[in-house]
Amino acid sequence: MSSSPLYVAAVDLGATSGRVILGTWSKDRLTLREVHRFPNTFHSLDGHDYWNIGGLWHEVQTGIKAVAAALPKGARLASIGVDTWGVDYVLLNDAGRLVFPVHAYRDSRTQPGLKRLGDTRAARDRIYAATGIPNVFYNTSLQLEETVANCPAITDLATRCLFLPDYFNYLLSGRMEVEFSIASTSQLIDVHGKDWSRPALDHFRLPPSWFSTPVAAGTRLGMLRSTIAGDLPALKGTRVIAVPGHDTACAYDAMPASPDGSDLYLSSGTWSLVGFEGDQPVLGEEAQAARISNERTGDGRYHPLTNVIGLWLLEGTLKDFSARPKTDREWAALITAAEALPAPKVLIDVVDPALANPVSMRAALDAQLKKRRVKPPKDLAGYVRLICDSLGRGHADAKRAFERLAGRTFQRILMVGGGAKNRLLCQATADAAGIPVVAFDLEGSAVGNLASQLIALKAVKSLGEFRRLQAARLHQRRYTPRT
Ligand code: LFR
Repeated sequence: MSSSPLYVAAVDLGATSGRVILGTWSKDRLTLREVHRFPNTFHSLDGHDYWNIGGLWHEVQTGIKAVAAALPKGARLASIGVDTWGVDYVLLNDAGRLVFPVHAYRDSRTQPGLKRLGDTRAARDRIYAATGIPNVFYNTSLQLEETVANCPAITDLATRCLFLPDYFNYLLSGRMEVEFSIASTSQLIDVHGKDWSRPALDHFRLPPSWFSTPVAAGTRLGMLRSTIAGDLPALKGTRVIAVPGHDTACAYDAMPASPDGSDLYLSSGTWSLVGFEGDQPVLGEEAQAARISNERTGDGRYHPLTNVIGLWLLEGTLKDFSARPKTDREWAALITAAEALPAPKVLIDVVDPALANPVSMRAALDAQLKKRRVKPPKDLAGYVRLICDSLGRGHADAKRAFERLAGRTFQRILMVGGGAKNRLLCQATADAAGIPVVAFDLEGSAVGNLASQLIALKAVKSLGEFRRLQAARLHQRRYTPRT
C-alpha cells in the first residue's frame, strides 16, 4: 500500500440534484471535497416526463474539469465512477446513438401496465418469484413494455439497453457494459442468479438481444476518453470504473455497519430506502405484500429493501408554500416549530399511489386526510410534523416486516442521506421502531462509489475493511426511542 495520497472521483446523480466529489485516500482515511453540485429535474412534454440527458452530461463534464482543477499541482486522478438513481435507461444502436428520448421514471405512461400486472395474480406472483422485485410503477420492465408496445419500430432501431450510469460510463470510456446492481432495479434480473430472467423478458415482450450479461461492480472499463481528458495532465491515465451504479447500493455500501448483520439501513432522501444486507433473498407472498424489493449489491449479494415514499412528500409540499426555508437556520427554525406541535393523531398512508407524482402534494395530502375526516394542518410546520411522523411509522413498518419475514432482530437503524440531518424524522423513526437510530453525517452514495474504486484499485482490501476504517472516524448522532 503506497503512502502517497490516491485521488478518485465520484459522479453521484440524484433525481433532484447531482454532485461530483473528489475523494482523497491517505493514511487509511477518506476525505471528500464536493467540487460541483447542480440541480436536476425532469420536464414534461405533451403529458410525458423526460430527463435532460444532454444537460446532465454537460454537468458531468464540468464536474470532471473541476476535479482536475482541485487536485494538488502535479497530482493525477486515478479513477472515476458514476452512480445514479435506479430504473431509468437509454436505448441505443451499435454506434452508441440514442434512438429514443430518455423518460423519467415518474412518467404516468406505466399506469395501465401496472394495473394489468397488479390485476393478474398468477403473472404478478410469477414475476415476483422470478425477479424478487414487486410491481411498482417505475420499474424498467413496465417502462420498456410500454415503449415496445406503443412504439414497435423501436425493436428495429435499438440494439442495446443501458441504465443511466452505464450510459455515462460509455460516454466516459467508450465501453458499453451493464453493471449488476443497477440492472437489479429493473425487475428483469433472475433473483437466484446473476443474469437476466428469461421469463421476465418474455412476459414484458422485450428483445433479449438488448441486454448483455451484467458485469460486477469494480470492473475496470478502460481509460477516460481523450476527448474528455483533453490535454489536462491531471486526467492522464484516469481509469473509468463501473462502481455499483445504483445510488442506493452505494449508500448501503457506505454504511459503517457492524459485521454481525444486526443493523437495519435507512438511506433517507427523496426516497426512504429501508433494508439490510444478506446472502439470501426474501421472497414469498408476504414479502410481496410488504413490497420487499430484492435489489442486489455490486457483487451479487442481496439488499432486501422497502421503498417508503420519503422526503419527496416534503419536497412536493414545500412547492406549495412561498415561505420555504432557504438557509440552514431557517430549516432549523421550521423543524423546531414542527417539534413543538402535538403529535398528529392520524398519520398519512405513505403507500397511497396518489402521492407518487401529484400536481400539488399539499392538495394530495389534504385529499387523503379529508377522506378520513381529518382536518389538514394549518401551516407548513404542521405538514412537516405530519410528514416526519408518517415516514417514521413507514420506516418502522418496514423494520417489522423484515424481522418477521427474514427472521432477524435489528438492534440499530443506521441512517444516511439528507434525512439524517432532520432530527424530527430521526426521532420519529426511533420512536416508532423502538430501537435507536444512529444518524451519520455522510454523503452515502458518493462514499460507496469511492469505496468501490479504492477496492478495485487495491488501495483497500475489502468493503468490510473500508467500513471498519470509516466507522471509527464518522460524526454520528444517536436518537433513543422515547416510548
Ligand atoms: C433512490 C432510488 C431508489 C429507487 C428510486 C427510483 O435515489 O435509486 O433506490 O427505487 O431512486 O429509481
